Amino acid sequence: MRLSRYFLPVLKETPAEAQIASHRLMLRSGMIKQSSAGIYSWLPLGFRVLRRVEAIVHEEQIRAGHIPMLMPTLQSADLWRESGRYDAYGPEMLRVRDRHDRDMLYGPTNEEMITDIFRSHVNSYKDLPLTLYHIQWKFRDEIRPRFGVMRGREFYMKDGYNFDIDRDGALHAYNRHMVSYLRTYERMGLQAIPMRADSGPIGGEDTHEFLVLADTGESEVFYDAAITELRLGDRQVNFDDRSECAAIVEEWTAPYARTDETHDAEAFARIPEARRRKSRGIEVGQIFYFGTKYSEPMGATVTNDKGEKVPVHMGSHGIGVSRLVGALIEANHDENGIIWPEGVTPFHCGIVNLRQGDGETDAACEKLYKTLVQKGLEPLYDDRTERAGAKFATMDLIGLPWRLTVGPRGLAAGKVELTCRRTGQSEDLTPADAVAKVAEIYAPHHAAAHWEPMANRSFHTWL
Ligand code: 5CA
Repeated sequence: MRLSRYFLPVLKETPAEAQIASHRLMLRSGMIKQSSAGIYSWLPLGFRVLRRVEAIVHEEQIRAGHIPMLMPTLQSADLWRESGRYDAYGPEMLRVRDRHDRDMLYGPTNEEMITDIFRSHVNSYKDLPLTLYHIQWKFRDEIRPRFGVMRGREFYMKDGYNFDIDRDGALHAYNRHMVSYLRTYERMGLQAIPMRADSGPIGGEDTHEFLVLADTGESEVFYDAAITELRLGDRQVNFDDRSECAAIVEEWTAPYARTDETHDAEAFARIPEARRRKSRGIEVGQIFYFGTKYSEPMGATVTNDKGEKVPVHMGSHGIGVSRLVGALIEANHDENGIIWPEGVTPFHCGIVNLRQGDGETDAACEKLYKTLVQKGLEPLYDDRTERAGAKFATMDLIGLPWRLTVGPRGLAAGKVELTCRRTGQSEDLTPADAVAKVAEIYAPHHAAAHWEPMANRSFHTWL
């Protein structure tokens, strides 16, 4: 992409309404524009990040064996009357009436709809286990939408639902989700800690929230510092292996980590004092096991191997895809702007032309641009006739992790400058070496995206 042809409406002024860094930076860098309270348009730069986050979520869901689909945003009230949640959900639910006076609602979540799909088509234990998910816009009429996309009214969420024959099967689904969520956040360069939480209106006995530590987080959290040392890294997980998933869950749930809703002061006091942490966190996901809470009232049953009809055991699992964009910025910024982790950056690197209009410099930038594209990378080339300082400020604000700076002085020595946004460190390299280095930096991210089996590739080639 060439900046001269792009739509990047950066703001010079810091918007007064934004109270936290991510909200300020998303507005300033032209990623979003508020349309009404808690409802945002995703401008091209923001849309790119949203898509990158979404792609990682899809890839990791598919890797864990979960099946993508898409359900509508508008739902019929009748389904929610069956589960009893139409009245229970309260004013957070946006209710609408169509021209035939039918009660509809803009879905805040999809337990009822997926249970209806399941009961219409599945009758036998032989079709289990099954986990279906989608990534779709949700609406919750939050009393206090704030912090930009962090607590929106309309927000983009991945929600998945497992159907299992018994409690053990559903608990494996719970564990599998926890492991796949850990992978998902790690790939984005985020640490999200699973913490025992309260199940709220979704219901159920077992639930964990995933929290990104940040001073601006809305939840108060208590944890053992040991949990922040844990990494999945490049472990190859077999998601069908119950004991393997359970062992990873055990590893992450053994250290104390709870939100204020379930905090147990006595248990917390047993952690060695040096490791006791009280902090704040942003909830970027939550997993639930709720057994037969929906399947029983809605009649989602299958015949078991003895020929008996039994309600299926279910859980639901959510990731706040649009919230994650804000959380990523809360965890990765400095006074000059955003610092994207490589896994989610909107462009892989920036190219800054220090003397636009100079034949040789322009040609060198064009060549760099083309070579990067040939390597499968997406550069953003600042080809505007602006001062170098202004170009650097824009690059720092929008936070591309790597910047290639091209000017006549460097070119005379056969070099361009490669700068790391996070450390500020630069090195002079030949254009060929610079391209090779950027390609090498992104190689693990591309490898993670193009995983086996090939059979699933067709789905995410569009991503
Ligand atoms: N049905 C379950 C699992 S799919 C469910 O709805 N879970 S949830 O309520 O915890 O939502 C899942 C995730 O969506 C949350 O962890 C959070 O990251 C995100 N989320 C929830 N409300 C909002 C909101 N108002 N704005 C932005 N993201 C939100």
